[in-house]
Amino acid sequence: MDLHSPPAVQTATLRTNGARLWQSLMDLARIGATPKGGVCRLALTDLDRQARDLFVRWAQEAGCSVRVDAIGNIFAHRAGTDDSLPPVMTGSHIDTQPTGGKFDGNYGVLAGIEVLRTLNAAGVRTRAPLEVAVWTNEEGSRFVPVMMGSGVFASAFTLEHALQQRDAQGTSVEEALRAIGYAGPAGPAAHPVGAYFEAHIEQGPVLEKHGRVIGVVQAALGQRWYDVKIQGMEAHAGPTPMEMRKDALLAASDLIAAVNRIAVDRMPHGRGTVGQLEVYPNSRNVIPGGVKMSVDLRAPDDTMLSDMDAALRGLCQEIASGRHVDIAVEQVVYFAPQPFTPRLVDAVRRHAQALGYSAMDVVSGAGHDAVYVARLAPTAMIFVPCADGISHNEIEDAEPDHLEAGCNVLLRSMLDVAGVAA
Ligand code: HGY
Ligand code: MN
Ligand code: MN
Repeated sequence: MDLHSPPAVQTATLRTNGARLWQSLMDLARIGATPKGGVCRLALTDLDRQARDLFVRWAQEAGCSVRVDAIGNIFAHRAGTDDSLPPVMTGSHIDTQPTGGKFDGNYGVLAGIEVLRTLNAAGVRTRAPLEVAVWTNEEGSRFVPVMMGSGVFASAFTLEHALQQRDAQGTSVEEALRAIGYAGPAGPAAHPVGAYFEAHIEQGPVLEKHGRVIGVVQAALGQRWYDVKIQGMEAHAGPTPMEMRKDALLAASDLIAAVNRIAVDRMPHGRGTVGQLEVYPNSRNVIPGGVKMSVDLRAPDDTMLSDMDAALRGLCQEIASGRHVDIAVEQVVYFAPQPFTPRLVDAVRRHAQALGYSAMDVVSGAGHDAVYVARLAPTAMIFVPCADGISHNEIEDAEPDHLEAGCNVLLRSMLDVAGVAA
C-alpha cells in the first residue's frame, strides 16, 4: 500500500476477500443447516445462541469490543482514531425463517465482518469508529413484531412491549433472551449512529431479470401485519344442514381470497399474504368453530397502505355477516414506507459505478432493520441478486462474485463516511 499518498488514495484499490466472505457464510450456515441446504435458526433459540457466539468470536478476533443491549442486539465496535465520533454502522440479522436460506440477513452481518477483516489486513484505521450490528429477531417468525431489535433501538415500540411478546408455546422474548444469555444490561435503547449501510440479497427477481449486480435501494415498502380471529361454532359435519352452519374455515377461505384481491387490485407494488392459519378443533368431521390467521399487507405509499387496511376491515365485516361468524382484526405491525437517505443512496450508486459493477435503482419489497435505523441516522442499503429471486426458501442461493461486489460497495461507502486516518 502506497503510504506516501493521501489516505483516501491509499485505500482506493482496497478490495474485500470474496472467498473469505463465502467461507464465513458457509461456516455460519452450518448452524441450523437443513437437509435441503437451507437454514432453520429461529430467533432466540439455542441455534441463534450458537450463531451469536460465533459472530462474537469472529468480531473479537477482528479486534472489536462487543456490547449487547437489553433486547439482545449485538454491536461489534472497531475503534476509530477519533472514537468520540458516532460510529459508521453496518449489519443485519442472523435469525432465519423456518424454511430460511444461508444468505438472508447472514450476508449483511458477514459482509460487515469482511469489511473489518479487510481493513485489518491492510492496516487501515478510520477516523470514525465502525460497528457491525446483529439485530434481534428481524424475521418476526417466532415472535412478533418483525424487526424487533432494530425497532426497540429506534423506539418504534418499547423494550417492555418487545420483552413481553410470546411465541406459540407461550415463551416470552424476555425468557428466551435470558435462556440464551443475550439479555444485555437495561439502559438507553439507541446510541448515536453516524450512518448505517445494510447489504442484503434482493429476495426478489428484479436484479437477475435485468442482469444487474448491485441494487441501489431507494426505499422499502410499508407494512401492516394483523392477527385475525374468526369465531363460528363447532358442530357435527353430518347432521348440520348447510344453511345452519357457522363455519369459521369457510369464512377464512373468503378472507384469504379477499386479501389476495386487495393486493392484486394494487399491482405492481401492492402485496397481500396470508402465511399462518390455525383451525380449531381441526377434526375432519367437525365444522370448524375457530380460525386464527395472519395477514401481511404491503405498499409503496402510506395512502395505499391505509386504503388496503380499510378494505380489509370492510371485507371482514361483510364476510362475518354473510357467514354468520365473528371476525376480530388486531394490527400487530405497522411501519410506513421508508425512503433511504439520498446522499448515501447516491454514494452506493457512485461506488458501484466506480468499481465497474452494473447497478440499478430498486425498491425493497422486504422489510429490513435499515427501515428502523433510518429513523435515527442517514441510511442506505446495497442489494445483490439471489438465484431466481427466491428467498424465505431453503433453496435460496447467491453468486460469490455478487456477494463480494456488494461487500466492496459496502467497504467504499463506509470509508467515505468514516474517513481514512492518515
Ligand atoms: O417480512 C419481511 O419483509 C422480512 O423478511 N422480515
Ligand atoms: Mn432479511
Ligand atoms: Mn427474511
